Amino acid sequence: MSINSILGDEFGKNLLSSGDTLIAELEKEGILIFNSFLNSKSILDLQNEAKELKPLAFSSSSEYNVYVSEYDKSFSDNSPRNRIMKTTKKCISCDLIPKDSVLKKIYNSQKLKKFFSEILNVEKLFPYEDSLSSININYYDKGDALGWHFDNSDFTITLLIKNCVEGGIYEFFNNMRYIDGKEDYSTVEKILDKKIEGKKIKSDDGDLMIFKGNKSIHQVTEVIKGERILVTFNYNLTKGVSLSEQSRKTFFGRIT
Ligand SMILES: O=C(O)CCC(=O)C(=O)O
Ligand SMILES: [Fe+2]
Repeated sequence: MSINSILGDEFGKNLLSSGDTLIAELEKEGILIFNSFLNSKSILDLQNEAKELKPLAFSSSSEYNVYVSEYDKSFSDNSPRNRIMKTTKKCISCDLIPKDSVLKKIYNSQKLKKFFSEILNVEKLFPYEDSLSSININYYDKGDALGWHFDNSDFTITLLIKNCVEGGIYEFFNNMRYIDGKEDYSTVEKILDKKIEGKKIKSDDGDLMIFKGNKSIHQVTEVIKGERILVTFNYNLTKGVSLSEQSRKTFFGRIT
């Protein structure tokens, strides 16, 4: 299937695999990478758009445990269950992205939504009910990083608009969260103590990634040089879902 045939001329290379192959690959590897999902003209347009929007971005610094859940007092502070991770980044919410942006065209495309839902093996995909959370542009400058975590949602779709020069690497451990149906704290501890290394993904401007971040712990290492700009396309499986007010406050600095 060709992305051009799905969306039109601004899209890059052909998708060589069929839907079934992609489903199997996502299931096995926990991640799908579409290199050069966008052609260089569209990437340049998006880089310029992101640059113009950046002064409006909200800077956040957040602390959480890898499960992004409440402190559990039956574990110690330094346990993998409670240990504090940190993320610093800047973020543009969906309402600030121009209506005619290629990002909105991608997000709202019926054909592309159908393509994503086929790969993800879900019925339908819906936007967030609130006006901030459906598409986000995330900026990681020197010193910014995304600490180890499991996502709340089963899957995440990202588009790398601009890669940094050094650092800012996506690293993950595939499908390791549960062992016999229970949280595998021991593996998380080894990861947080840097006793084992995950799979590192080498990505470039214009790459689209789909990953199952709910069962695969992941991080983005600190940006050492340059700037990393990454878009998340956030969908729900049902209509009318809003991101929690707490998360909106943390990442956008407001709830509406
Ligand atoms: O920046 C990335 O590549 C990953 C983003 C991510 O893990 C998230 O938004 O939950
Ligand atoms: Fe994540």
